[in-house]
Amino acid sequence: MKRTNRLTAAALLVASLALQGCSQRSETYYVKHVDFPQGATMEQKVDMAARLVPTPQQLEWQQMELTAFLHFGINTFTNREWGDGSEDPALFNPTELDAEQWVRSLKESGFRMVILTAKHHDGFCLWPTQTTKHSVASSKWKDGKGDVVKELRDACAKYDMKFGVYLSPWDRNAECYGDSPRYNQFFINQLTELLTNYGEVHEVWFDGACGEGPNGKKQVYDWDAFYRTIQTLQPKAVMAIMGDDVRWVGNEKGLGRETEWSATVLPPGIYTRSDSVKNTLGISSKSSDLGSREVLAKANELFWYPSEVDVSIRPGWFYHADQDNQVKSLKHLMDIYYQSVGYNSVLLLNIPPDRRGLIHEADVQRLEEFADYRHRAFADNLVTDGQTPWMAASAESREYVLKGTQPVNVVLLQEDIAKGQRVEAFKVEAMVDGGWQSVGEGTTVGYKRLLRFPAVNASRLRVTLLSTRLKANICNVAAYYAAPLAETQSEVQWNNLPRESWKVTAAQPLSIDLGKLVTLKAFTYAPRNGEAKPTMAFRYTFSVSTDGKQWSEVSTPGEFSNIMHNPVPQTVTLEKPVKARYIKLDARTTNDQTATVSVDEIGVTI
Ligand code: FUL
Repeated sequence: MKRTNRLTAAALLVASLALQGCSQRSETYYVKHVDFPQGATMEQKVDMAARLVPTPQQLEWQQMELTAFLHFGINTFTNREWGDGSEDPALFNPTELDAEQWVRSLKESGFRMVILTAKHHDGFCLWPTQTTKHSVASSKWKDGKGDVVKELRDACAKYDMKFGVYLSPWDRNAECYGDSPRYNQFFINQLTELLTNYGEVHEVWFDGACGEGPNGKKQVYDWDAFYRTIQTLQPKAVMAIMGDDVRWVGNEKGLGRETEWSATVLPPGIYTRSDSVKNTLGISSKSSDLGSREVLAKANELFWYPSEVDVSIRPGWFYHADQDNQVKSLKHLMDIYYQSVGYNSVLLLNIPPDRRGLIHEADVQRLEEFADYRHRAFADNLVTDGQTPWMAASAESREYVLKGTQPVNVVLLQEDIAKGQRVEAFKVEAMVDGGWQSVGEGTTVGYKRLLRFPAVNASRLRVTLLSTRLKANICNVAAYYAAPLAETQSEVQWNNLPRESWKVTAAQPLSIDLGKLVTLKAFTYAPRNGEAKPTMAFRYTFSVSTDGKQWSEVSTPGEFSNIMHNPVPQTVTLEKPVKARYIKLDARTTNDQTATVSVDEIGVTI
């Protein structure tokens, strides 16, 4: 794509102009993207990588640290994760929708932006769009006169919260989906409405999901045209995931990488060259190493493409009443925080409004606990002089005096990423009982790195940068004592009929004799170890029998929606309980092959 080259030239100019007025020695920076010259040596590549910097929007985005996702839509009312587009819009009928309640609660919990699923894969639009009847305008809510996007936008304006939109490219309702030019225009029209009628939009989130399968409709997206629409209408917005400003971390579990390079070899998926570059480098968005010297050696270009960790506070992305007792524990949320914000990423935490149109009490309470804990843990910085800028070459150390001898168990390090990401490895020692003791080591720092370790009583800290690219610019070193947290969430039970009495009567399709006649209310598919595998079940039929001969298919959604990205247990509640002694799950993979499901991945609720 030509635009990155255009952008680089312009951006480079901006970078040198910005420095002209300063007394600083003029430095070369590359904004957002850099091409390595042919035959570049490792030393040259490392030098250029160290000078790659974010755009002003990317920098501002990174500084937000905490952003919130709101998955809300027709699925909220059908109890599904992915709707199929055939849902009756009349089902959308929140009884007490209050966008101010959402924003207030999020603001008080430290979130700086909210992103709403203006349209999910089911195609149902939360604003009264001109492009389709499949929207709030056809719902009972406010007699079809409501506009969720507007209500949220107004609440954001009132509470000084940034605002973003999620618009699913995959649309299971639009009749023109698959007729590529027509759908692309339809999508641009939707995007245009959202980016024109609701004031400033700070993030546009396009996900890459598509569950159409080999025989489904094939849509070729015009990413270039989508990109131009955003650039024209909201030039300050960052474009995420299927976009080139913000990168998907690679999982939906809230797990960042310990080594996280914002200066990465991973090309954004919207570039036409992306697949071939990824193939040549042997990487994907899920690879553990996206920026080390090893991968730089093979790469021809580098992107400032920082990671965003998206995860839901509940098992599902949408609200399901039966998950009210599965809101992630404070300990789990703090682990996610350390592994996202503390691993050089932005955390995008999903809090799905319920059928009333409110953030449920259980989530509100957890958000409050999350905020309180962070305030307590990070209120008292024990380092006295940590903000003195430190330009450090490999092997340089600096000592920091603590406010007296104190218990310490977290150290915070920050690089001034406006001057690039440069730290490759560091270690931290603490002065304990008059001697230096190692408390931990790490690799990348980037915008922020939080290092946790067992508490020590220390009077000083010594930070050593073991390896850097050029000289690193450390702008903040802090230390804290964060009270340890215990896990309060017990494991979710998704099977209440002991498996000892079960017998597998056929492996394919998986057929099970439950050992006795039961009244079956629900069944669960729980991929082993919560891991996504290509052989896992996606589409299925579920049948029951009382004698193992006569089977009847039970009406269910027939799809373990989003299981490949979020492989948590999926419980399917039957429309009405059925008598069964035998159950059969006939399942296909996302590639429409026979899926492999084993008996320990199945649970029943009787
Ligand atoms: C995925 C979607 O398929 C999920 O439903 C959810 O919206 C998540 C954030 O992105 O790809």
